[in-house]
Amino acid sequence: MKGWSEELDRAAQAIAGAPEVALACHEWPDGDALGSMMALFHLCRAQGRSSLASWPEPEEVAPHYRFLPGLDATTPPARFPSEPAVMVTFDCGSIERLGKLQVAARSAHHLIVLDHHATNSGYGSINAIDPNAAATAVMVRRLARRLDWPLNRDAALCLYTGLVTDTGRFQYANTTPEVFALAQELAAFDLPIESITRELFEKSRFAYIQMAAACLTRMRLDAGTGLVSATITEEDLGRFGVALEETEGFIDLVRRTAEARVAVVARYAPDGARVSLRSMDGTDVGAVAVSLGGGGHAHAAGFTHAGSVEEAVELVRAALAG
Ligand SMILES: [Mn+2]
Repeated sequence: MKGWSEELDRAAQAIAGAPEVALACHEWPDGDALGSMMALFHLCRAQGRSSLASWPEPEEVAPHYRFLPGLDATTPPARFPSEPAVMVTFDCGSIERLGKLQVAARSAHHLIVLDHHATNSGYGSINAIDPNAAATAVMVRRLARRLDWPLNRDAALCLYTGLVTDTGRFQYANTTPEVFALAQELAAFDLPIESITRELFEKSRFAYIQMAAACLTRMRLDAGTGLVSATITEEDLGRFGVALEETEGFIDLVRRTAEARVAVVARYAPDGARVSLRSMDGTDVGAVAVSLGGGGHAHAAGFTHAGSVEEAVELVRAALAG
């Protein structure tokens, strides 16, 4: 695989010559996936470039990302072009995470992969993947510079969302001077930092907080492996009337445990348990996730298990013990 910088040059060339750009991010998109994709969507529009943005079904957006501008103008996956001339994927470490949009990705003339996951398989025809970038949003900013496309406020708001979520509010180890420099550039677009922060991190429905409390009382700490684990079952969601996409931040409560090295949360979903891993001591949870069919970063990763949430936790326990 070529270096990301050279690949970004090729990506800019492909996009500069394309009449239409089809954008897609991974299933159950997070702040970086949605933010980096919608940022390029806004930049294309500002250039008068035809563009569409999509992600796999279910097309739910977690409530804390619904303030992002442009989400009302996205395209359902069923109406995504089947053979796009230029398709770009964002924050998507493997082609499988595109769900049914995989078909379009495999038929695209140019498939540009913008990402920062070290575990990315490089499934594109152009792979701009920098594992040292704090967020895919950083890659989009670099791409815009190569295209000579100026930022605008909507794009800045979307990029900031990707940056602030993937750095854990500028607290994780990936918070480099480059991150602060980009944050400064973006904040200069008069972004409403306080309300963005509340939307993203500080606001949850009463029902979710009550459900989280109930789930936290069942949290388990395994002194031997240093694993703290918690589950959200189908019954928890039903009893409190909470939707899966509301529960994305639950891992951030569990990983606070001082005695733990690794935190795992397994959440019920119709297609299997959705498992999130966080490392607090340098344990490479990305490698654990890969061994269980998923991917991610060394400090934050995940996988899906076609079975119960309890089984999923046991798989992680066994992987860490072995
Ligand atoms: Mn990301």
